[in-house]
Amino acid sequence: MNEPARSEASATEVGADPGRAPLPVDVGRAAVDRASFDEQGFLVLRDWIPSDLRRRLREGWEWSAAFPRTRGDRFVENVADVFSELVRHEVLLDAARPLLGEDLAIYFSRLMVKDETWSGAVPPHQESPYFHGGLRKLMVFVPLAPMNRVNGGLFVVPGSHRFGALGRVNDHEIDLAAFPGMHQHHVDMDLGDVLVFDYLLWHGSEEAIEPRSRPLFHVVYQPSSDGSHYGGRPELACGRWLTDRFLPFHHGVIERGPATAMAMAPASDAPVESLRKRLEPASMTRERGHCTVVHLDDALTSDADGRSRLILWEDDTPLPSPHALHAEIREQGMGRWSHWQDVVFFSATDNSDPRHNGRVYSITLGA
Ligand SMILES: O=C(O)CCC(=O)C(=O)O
Repeated sequence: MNEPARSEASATEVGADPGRAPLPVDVGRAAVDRASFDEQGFLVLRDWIPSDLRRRLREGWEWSAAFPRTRGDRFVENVADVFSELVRHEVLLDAARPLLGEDLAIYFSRLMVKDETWSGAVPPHQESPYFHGGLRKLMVFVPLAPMNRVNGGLFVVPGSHRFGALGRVNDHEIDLAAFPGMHQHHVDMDLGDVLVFDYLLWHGSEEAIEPRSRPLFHVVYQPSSDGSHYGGRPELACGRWLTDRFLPFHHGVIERGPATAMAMAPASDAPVESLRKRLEPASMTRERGHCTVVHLDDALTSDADGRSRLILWEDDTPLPSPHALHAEIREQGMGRWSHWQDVVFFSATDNSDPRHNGRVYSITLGA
């Protein structure tokens, strides 16, 4: 989250993890378990980082920590070179690719710390209200020292990502008492472990019992079809760019006025692919009547916030009735369709089930 100056009161104990039962999310080097990630919203990858890189990360942190910081500031400005290497290092990409795909961009990365300058609580929140672009982002936390309840630790709320994006409400802090059954799960970690979690998963940390250093490196990855980026230039992590539209985040601009899309040269030399994406039957869900839905990864203008430029193809033919009312898609179908926020609502031209009718559905961007 963005604002460092949050309440320093202790995090609520309401809903503390009752049995501390181990979740199937605490795994060793062996596998990134997609099913558990989808269910719980996070994975703790133990001993994930090899020892030589661990040593360099420790040294990198020592270098960064030697610079004086303003009291109360938990974001570290002088970031050692090893962290720029880490964001594109196979060790993190090995964790991100099974969850997000082969073509990945870096939304941002940052180095933060709890220590004697600031060791307060970060109340339960989800990341999405603070940033922009698509919601299919992956949060990666790399502790640079042991991290536990004593030095402020970290908790996640298992399964909370399935509530979806909560929006800009309640100063973005979530009152767990209002969600019976949801509890904080404390994640203790050591240098070498990696926590990956869904962008929508609620998380936070408690006030440190002793303000010992709890440094944390934070990377946010997203599919490279999403042109949103936090820093100065779009940054590719691996694979190829799947968009040529990029939108930087400027504090306040997005909220105050219409966003300005910038056509920028991507940071890599890789050629830009024009967007043509096949909608896989496995990603389709039957909604109601003749309507089928697919969620998109891309941050594109839709009929909800302007006029969608998407073209939806059934084999080699564009579906005939874009921008249709959802009730008409459900009731009449016959190729009516709509792009609404990050979802495509559509019907096959003969009202058959697009998951099983043997036709290929794909999207491109029109003029
Ligand atoms: O630093 C912490 O304790 C929590 C960090 C966090 O929740 C965030 O960056 O979103």
